[in-house]
Amino acid sequence: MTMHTASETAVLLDGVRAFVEPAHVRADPDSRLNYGRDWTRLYAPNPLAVVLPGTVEQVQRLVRYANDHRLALVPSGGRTGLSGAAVACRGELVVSLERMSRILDFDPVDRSLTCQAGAVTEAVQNFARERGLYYPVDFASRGSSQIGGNIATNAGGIKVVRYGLTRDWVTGLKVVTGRGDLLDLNRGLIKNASGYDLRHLFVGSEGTLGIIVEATLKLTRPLREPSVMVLGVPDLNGIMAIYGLLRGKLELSAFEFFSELALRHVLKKGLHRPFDTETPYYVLTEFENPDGLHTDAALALFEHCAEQGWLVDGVISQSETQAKELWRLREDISESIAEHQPYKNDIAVRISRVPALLGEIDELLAREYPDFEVLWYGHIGDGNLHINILKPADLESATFAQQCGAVSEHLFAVLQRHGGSISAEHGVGLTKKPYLHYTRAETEIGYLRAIKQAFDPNGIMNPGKIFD
Ligand code: S2G
Ligand code: ZN
Repeated sequence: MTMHTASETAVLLDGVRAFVEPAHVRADPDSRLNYGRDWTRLYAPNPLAVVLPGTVEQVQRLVRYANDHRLALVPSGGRTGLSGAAVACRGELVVSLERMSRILDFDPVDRSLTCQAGAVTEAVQNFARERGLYYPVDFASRGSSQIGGNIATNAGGIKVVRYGLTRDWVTGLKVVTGRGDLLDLNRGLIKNASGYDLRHLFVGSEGTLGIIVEATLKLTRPLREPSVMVLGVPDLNGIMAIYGLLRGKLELSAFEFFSELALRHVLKKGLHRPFDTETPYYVLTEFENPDGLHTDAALALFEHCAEQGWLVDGVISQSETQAKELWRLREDISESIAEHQPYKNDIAVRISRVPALLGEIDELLAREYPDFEVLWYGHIGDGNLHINILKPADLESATFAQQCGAVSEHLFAVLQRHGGSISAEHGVGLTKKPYLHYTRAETEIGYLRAIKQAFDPNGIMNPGKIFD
């Protein structure tokens, strides 16, 4: 893809304005800045412009136009991503699905809804709740992330231990491929053994195969009166022992952890400690507890864990309000540390490997990052750890990123030995691209390229993301 001169840009954008209303073709600096980046701050946004189509037909015409003019496109949803997948820093045209945000259909018999890609996650969750159902993929950025972006990154979040990831809830997808073809994939069917399931190629594709324009999502019954427990854990070894015990006795919908250092950043924002004891780590777990039927069992399990020395204190929510307050201790971490421009690792291993991995990484990070503040938190019940290194105020960003990148090589070598992934849920984008080989074999990456070639032969779809 080439950068365009001012006159070439003017001609290109006039061509787009022939089929997208001029008000929705924006080249002003603010639009280019805001739509040209996600939550990462490592890359200078530099899109050619931003276009906001209102219909599937306009998306199709845009992709065909981009093929004719070899114009790179970056699909854009809520831009809450953390891997740079939605960053446009090389003169690409950003295609925002923001205007295509409607919920198009709901069927109570199928227990499913169909929405446009730009539908905000929380709006979909509320729509389901108002109809006595539940869309169970949930995370802190729910208020600004969009369903299309959730699908393009196979978003996970805080309920995966019971409900799985976005992939598990997508029963249909309408996509415009990088060739400009509109595909209507699986159409909401539960069973469909008619050949390769192309829907699943688009889940997690990060905009590199085409543009998701509509999704059919299945829904389920709501959680019945979930209770939340926060447990004070003296060391990493007890965490997965607690998980092993609780998951066999309670219907867990979440099993998260976070370190004391992470908690302190949240407390600075005005929240209160879950209990007086200060411990190196905390577990937050949620379980279905209709009419408090399982409270006694939970308390008995708490006592057993205490006898084993796996925990030293804890609290169980007595109300929905308190449950929400306890959840904020975990969910507010990301926002509370954003000002420190953290270098983020989002790694995953099979849960059987978590105890060994925790010990090896703890040693590695203490050795490699003696002077940096390292925060641990994440969805440990899925084997997913978020390790965030906070940038010292006096250290230049590029230097910090370079130092952390060097440590990542050691971290990912440990991860590779445990068969883990360098990206559990945030995607590869730009930030993890240099490390993809720690998780995907070169032969396998060759197949990814072959699939990309089939869907996007001119390489206009989000070029440079995931792999070159
Ligand atoms: C989390 C949110 C993004 C981050 O809190 O589970 O996925 O800051 C994260 O890592
Ligand atoms: Zn997460």
